[in-house]
Amino acid sequence: MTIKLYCFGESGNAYKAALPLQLSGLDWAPVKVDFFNGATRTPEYRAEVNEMGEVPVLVDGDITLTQSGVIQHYITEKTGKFGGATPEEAREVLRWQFWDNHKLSSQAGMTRFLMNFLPEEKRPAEVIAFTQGRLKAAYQVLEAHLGGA
Ligand SMILES: N[C@@H](CCC(=O)N[C@@H](CS)C(=O)NCC(=O)O)C(=O)O
Repeated sequence: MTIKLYCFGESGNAYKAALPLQLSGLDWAPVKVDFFNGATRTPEYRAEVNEMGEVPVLVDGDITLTQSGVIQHYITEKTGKFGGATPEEAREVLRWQFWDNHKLSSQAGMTRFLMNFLPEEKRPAEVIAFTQGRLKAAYQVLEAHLGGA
């Protein structure tokens, strides 16, 4: 049965689910969510798709999962891919997934939204400068870890 992924093209969090789905070779198809017209904020979406009012949402038969990290974990469970070869490696993957959710993707999503998707006259310069600073600090941590700093 084809796995469904509720998503939209601009969503970095949905991309984090779509990429491993695609790379793993699983049979999946996107279900486009009209985020910019408020679809995730409707009572129907919250009742029927995701109480958290977010994408991505993965539906695999009877299983519905939200949170990109949980979806990534599920793809690993299902395919044996991307999760590390040993318990130590698996913990290291998990450690960086937690970090990403808290420090990188959350800041990146917020900053992109404020800078690009809000109408120009509503973009709060001071808030953008603050979130850019947080994002830059997160990228520095990642860069150092990857050996580039
Ligand atoms: N921690 C969540 C974040 C999901 C998230 O924030 N998704 C955004 C799109 S990139 C969203 O649907 N936001 C709706 C909202 O905040 O109203 C994950 O990793 O899946």
